[in-house]
Amino acid sequence: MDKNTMITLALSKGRIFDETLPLLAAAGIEVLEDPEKSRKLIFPTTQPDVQVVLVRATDVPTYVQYGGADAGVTGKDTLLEHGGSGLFQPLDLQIAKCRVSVAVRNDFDYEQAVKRGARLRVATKYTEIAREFFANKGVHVDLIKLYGSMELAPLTGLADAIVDLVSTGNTLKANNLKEVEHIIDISSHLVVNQAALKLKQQRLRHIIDVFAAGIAKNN
Ligand code: PRT
Ligand code: MG
Repeated sequence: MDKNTMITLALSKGRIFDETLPLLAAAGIEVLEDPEKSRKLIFPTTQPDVQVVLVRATDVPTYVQYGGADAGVTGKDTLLEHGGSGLFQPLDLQIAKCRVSVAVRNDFDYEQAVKRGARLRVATKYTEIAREFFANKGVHVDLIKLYGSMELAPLTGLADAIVDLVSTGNTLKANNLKEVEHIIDISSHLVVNQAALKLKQQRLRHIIDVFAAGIAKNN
C-alpha cells in the first residue's frame, strides 16, 4: 500500500506491545499474528491501512522522528534520553509504569558519600537523566554508559551507583542493592511524527481520541 495512505505504528516487543494491544483493540485494530511466535518485523492488522512495526524500545522515538513510523509507543525514560525532537507527544498512556532510581550496594553509605562531596562513579543506560539529576543535586559524577545489566556494575566494582528502572524492586533485592533516590516516575507515551500528523490528520486524530478514551476507562 502507498506510504501516504498506510498508518505505521512503531512498538517494541514485550511489555509495551502487550500493554498497547488493548488500546489498539479499542480502536478496532488487531495485530494478525503473535510477534513472539514470528520472526517478522512488519505486522498487518485487521485494518488494511494500519500496520505495526517492531523495533528496539530505544529506537521507537527515532523511527517516529524520521517518519519510519507515523506514531509509536515509548517509555518516558526513552523519550527523555532521546530528547523528543520532531515528536508530538499527545498522550500519557499510563502503561508500563515504573520509576527511574539511584541504587547502590547494601553496604555502601550513599548519604555519607554525598555529604562529604565524594565524586561518584555512576553506571547507567540513562546518561541524560542521570547527568541532569546529579547536576541539580550538586553531586559530581563520572558517568559510565552501559547498555544492559546495570545491576552488575556496583557488584563488580565498576561503579558506586547505578541509575536504572525499578518496578517491584525484586531485581535490586536479588542483587543485594538498595534504592537510595527516586528520580522520576515513568509510564509509556504515544508519540506522533509532526509531519504525519498534518498529512494523515484525520486518522491519526481518531487513534489519539480512541486511545485517550481507553486510558480514561483503565484508570
Ligand atoms: O530489553 P531491550 O534491551 O530490548 O530494551 P528495553 O529494556 O529498553 O525494553 P523493555 O521492553 O524491557 O522496556 C521497555 C520499557 O518498559 C522501558 O523503557 C520502560 O519505560 C518500561 N518498563 C516498565 C520497564 C520496567 N517497567 C522494568 N521493570 N523496563 C524495564 N524494567 C526492568 C528494569 O530495567 C530492571 O532490570 O526490570 C527490572 C526491574 O524490575 P523489578 O520489578 O525487579 O524492579
Ligand atoms: Mg529489557
